Parts: sequence; structure tokens; C-alpha cells
Amino acid sequence: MTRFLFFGPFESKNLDWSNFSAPPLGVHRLASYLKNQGHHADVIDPDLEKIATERDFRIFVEGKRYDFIGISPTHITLENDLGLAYLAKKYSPESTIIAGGPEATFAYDLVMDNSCVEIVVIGEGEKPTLELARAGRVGLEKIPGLILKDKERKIKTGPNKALNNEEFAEVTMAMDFSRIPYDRYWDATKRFYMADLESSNLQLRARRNQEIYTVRFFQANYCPYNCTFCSSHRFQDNASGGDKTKVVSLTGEQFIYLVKKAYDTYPQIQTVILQDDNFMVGLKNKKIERLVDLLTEEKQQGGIPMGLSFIAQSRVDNVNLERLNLLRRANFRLISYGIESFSQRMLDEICKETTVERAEQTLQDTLSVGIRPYLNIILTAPNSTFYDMFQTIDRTVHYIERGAEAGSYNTIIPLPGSRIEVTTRGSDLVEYREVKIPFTDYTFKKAERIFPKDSGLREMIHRFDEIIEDRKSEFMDTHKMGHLPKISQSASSKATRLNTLIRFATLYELAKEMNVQPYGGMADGEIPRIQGLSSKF
Ligand code: B12
Ligand code: SF4
Repeated sequence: MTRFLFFGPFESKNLDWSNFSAPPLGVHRLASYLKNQGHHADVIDPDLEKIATERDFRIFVEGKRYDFIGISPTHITLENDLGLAYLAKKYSPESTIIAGGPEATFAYDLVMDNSCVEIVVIGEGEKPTLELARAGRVGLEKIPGLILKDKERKIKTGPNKALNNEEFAEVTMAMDFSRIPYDRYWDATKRFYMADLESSNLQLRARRNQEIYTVRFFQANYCPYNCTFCSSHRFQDNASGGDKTKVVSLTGEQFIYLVKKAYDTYPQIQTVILQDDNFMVGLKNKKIERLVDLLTEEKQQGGIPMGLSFIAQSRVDNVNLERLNLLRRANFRLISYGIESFSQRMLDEICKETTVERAEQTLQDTLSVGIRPYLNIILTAPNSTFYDMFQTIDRTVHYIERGAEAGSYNTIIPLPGSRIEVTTRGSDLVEYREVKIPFTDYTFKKAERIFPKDSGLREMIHRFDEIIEDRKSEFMDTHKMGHLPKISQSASSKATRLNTLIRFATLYELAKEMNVQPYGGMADGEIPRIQGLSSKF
């Protein structure tokens, strides 16, 4: 039996402040699978465990005789994840340090050159790690899907073919929910909602409980679109050596099995979040109908609770009114859309391959059937203008006024593996930062943001950085709030909306200060409109 330990991404903040605030699903799926195959595999979420010092870390590895210790870096958390790799080697020198996931797959040079990671697993982790478990330390060159560090050289062992339908179903169904300490994540979300949970408003309490008691799973493997800022669509293609990956997903029956498995483990659950990039991609209406029928049947038979609700992510052009009505029947209560922008010029620039009209239609349809849309927004791309930014703010606020939620970024993150990372690399549009690897004296240069070319917009974004934390503190003081999780993709939709509204109001404030017309002139009307929405819902 081989012994594995996997660390989820490390924000290095208390969970209450974390952007992730949800279990690292990739390493949990991997660990469940390896365990099913007769191996030992533990998962540690370093934020959940509040790792802050070497001492906090040691107890998880020292004397535990792990053969492999793995990190799962994301671009945002990379330096912290590498810090964990160093500590793992320090306190468990006999273990082999490995890394996997999208960041390690695309940025293996960065990962290996700046840490003691010896092996990177590219693409989906299940097949290569199972082979690693069998091989131990010998004959690694024969295991496809690895990058091996050999002094200064990196040896690629060959492609890791994407999981096919059967394999995908096998690894997904193996998910052992009992090994995910959901109750501890729920406690973190609860702390944010204390006041609402104590309120006499029963409806509000019910809503907050729906947001707290959630579980997540991933029921389709892939997104075949080609947006320039995203790396999802290239993850499996790249690992499999350029083959075009096929979208595979669970059947309706398998889906129900998984929902029931989660419910049996955690009878408190009220919401299932489907983390697939695009829940409806490749799904025929018939399959959605079947899924809805199966869910309804299961609810009627008492296999899952009547009130169980669902959240999914989708492109705006993968849904229509008919589909939305079906989803509503199955109690889908929120759909998160990659809107990005309400400027057609910007949508074309980032190759979103859809139109503003389609986005508007889908948002209206979603609201009309009683599902809450969540808008994922990016305010600028390299060729953006003030129009792109403020048009997008205006339409987003319009939908928040009608009940939508939204999370927004000012700039694009140059994610390794995305097309925009390649086309802007080394240019003066990219902001690099020398980051320190915690628990070490090492630093490295990390690309963090892609700025627009427009000098006015650039100045506004820089000024925004200088004042945004103050604006958040002022907001929290005024509303007597303990804390506001850091950025936009929090598990809690209220926190997300508040962040977004504070950000939008701050941008209008700057438009006024910088005399950016016509937006500066609109600020006195727009700021109260935006701020007024913070206490709604
Ligand atoms: C759900 C999700 C979230 C959730 C996370 C909830 C959670 N804790 O799981 C939320 C909404 C919080 C979130 C937030 C963000 N996310 Co996100 N998210 C996703 C999404 C859609 C699915 C992740 C998932 O569950 N996958 C399913 C599991 C089963 O697969 P997996 O994680 O890839 O793991 C497999 C392999 O990668 C591998 N593997 C992974 N780790 C390891 C480690 C080892 C040692 C080994 C051997 C193998 C291995 O094995 C696993 C099993 O096969 C992905 C896109 C995607 N399709 O993956 C983006 C993605 C991970 N997110 C991304 C980003 C950028 C963000 C945000 C910055 C927001 C944003 N701007 O989009 C924040 C930042 C979070 C942070 N603090 O770092 C990027 C990360 C790219 C990168 N290079 O880092 C992705 C890839 C999307 C993209 N744009 O390309 N995200
Ligand atoms: S942004 Fe969404 S639609 Fe575009 S490639 Fe990524 S996952 Fe697919």
C-alpha cells in the first residue's frame, strides 16, 4: 500500500477570509480514487487547518511515512503552495514531493524551478498517480503523464489521455463524501451570516441555510470553447498531447446516485453545487428532461429531500427558456454565467463567441423562470475603454437590482495555459510581482494581472488598488460587519455581491475624481444607486 498526502491550494488566510472556503475537490476526488484502489490517501486543506507556522504544518507530515506528498497549486496561491512543498521536504525528507492540477500542468517550469517538487502530474491525476503508487520510485519514465525533474532537465514521460466516459464515471462515483469535513466549511460560512441566522425573518434564515449547507461535485469533465483568458479548455487537450478531448458526463442515474450518496453522508445538505465549467454543454434537451424526471421521482420517493436545490455554471448560449423551465422544475435556484462583459467589442476581443444580446436574453429568461443568475464579470481586457468598463458596471447593477448576484474582476489574470497569457507574456501590459515563498528566503517573479492599454484606465485601476481596502473597511464599519471575505468568488453570495458593489462604487468615485466623462458626471447619482443595493435581499 502506497501512502499519499495531498494539500489543497493554500491561500494562507483564515477560511473566513478565504476566497476558496470550499473543499479542494480535485485532490479529494484523487484521494477517494486511490483509496478505492487499495492505497492510503489523506487530504489537508491548509486554510481549513489554519496553517500559519512551521509548527502547525509539522504535525501533518512528521513521522507519517508518506511515500508521496502532493501540492495542488493555483496561480493565485502558487507561492504559498510552493512554501508547503518546502516544508513537506523538510519534515518528511524521505517522501517524494509531487504537484498536479492546471497550474502545475501548464507552469511546470515555474513550479519545479522554484521548489523541491520532483514530479509534476499533468492532466487528470487518477491514472498517473495510480501508476506511481505501483511503481514507487523505479521506472517512472515509463509512466505516461509525468514530468520528472532530473537535475536541470525536465523529462516528459508522454501524454496522459483524458478520462473516457467510463473512467470519468468511475472516478467521480468513487467520491467519498465522508472524508470531506463539510461541517467545518459550513461553520466558516455560518460565521459570516451570524446576524442573518439570528434574525426573526424566517425567509432570510431559510435562504442563508440553503447557502451554508452545500456540497459540490463535478459531473462533466471539460469545456470545449476557446475564450482567450481561460485555461480550462486546454487542460486535458494539452496533457493528452494535443488530442481534442471529448466532453463526458455522468448519466442521469449516476448523477442521482451521487446526489444520494452525498445526502446519505450529510442529511443536512440543502444545495448541490455542480462545479463543471459548463453544466449544459453537450447535453441534449432529452438528457436534461430525464435528469429532471429522475430527480423529481427520487424526491417523491423520499430518497432525497423535497427542498434540495441545485447551483450550476453555464455559458449564456447553452441555455434557453425551455431548458431553464426544466431546471427550475428540478429546483435549480442559481446559475452562474460567464458574462464577462456587456461590451460586444470586449466579448469579441476575448473570443467569448457570443453576443451581448444573447447574454441579456438569457439573464431575463433566467430571472423570469425564478432562477437567480450569478454574473461573472471582467471589467477590462487589453483593448478596453472606459465605455467597456462602465457599460458593464451599469448592466450588472441593472441585473443586481432585479435579484442577480455578481462577482467582478478589474483585470484579466494571466493564467498559464490561457491564450492571452502567451500573447501578452513579457509585454508592458503584464504586471509582474516578485513574490516570496513563505517559510523560505526564496522569491520568484509572478505574472499577476493584464492591464488595458488605455492609460486612463490603467491609472484608474492603480488608484483603485490604493483605496479599495479603505472603502471596504468604511463599509464594514458603517454596517457593523465583522469581516468581508477578500474577493469575489466566495461561497457566500451576499459577501460576493457586497464586494462587487463596493468595487463598482469605488470605480465611479474615481471617475469623478479623474473627471472621466460622462461617467464622472454620473457618479453622484450612480454611487447611491449602487450602495443602496448592498442591504437588499
Ligand atoms: C470550482 C472552481 C472554483 C471554485 C473552487 C471550489 C473548490 N474549493 O473546489 C471557486 C469558485 C471558489 C473558484 C475560485 C477561483 N478559481 Co476556480 N475553478 C473551478 C473549476 C470550474 C472547477 C475545479 C474543480 O472542481 N475541478 C474538478 C476536479 C476534479 O479537477 P481538478 O481540480 O482539476 O483536479 C484534478 C487534476 O487537476 C489533478 N490534480 C489537481 N491537483 C492535484 C495535485 C496533485 C499532487 C496531483 C497528482 C494531481 C492533481 O487531479 C485531479 C483529479 O483528476 C476550475 C476549472 C476546471 N475545469 O477545473 C476553475 C479553476 C481551477 N479556477 C481558476 C481560477 C483562476 C479561480 C479564481 C482566481 C477565480 C477566477 N478568476 O476564475 C478563484 C481563485 C481561487 C483561489 N484561491 O485560488 C482557474 C485556475 C487556473 C490556475 N492556473 O490556477 C481554473 C482552472 C479555471 C480557469 N480559468 O482556467 N474556482
Ligand atoms: S471561460 Fe467558460 S466557456 Fe470560455 S473556455 Fe473557459 S470554461 Fe469554457
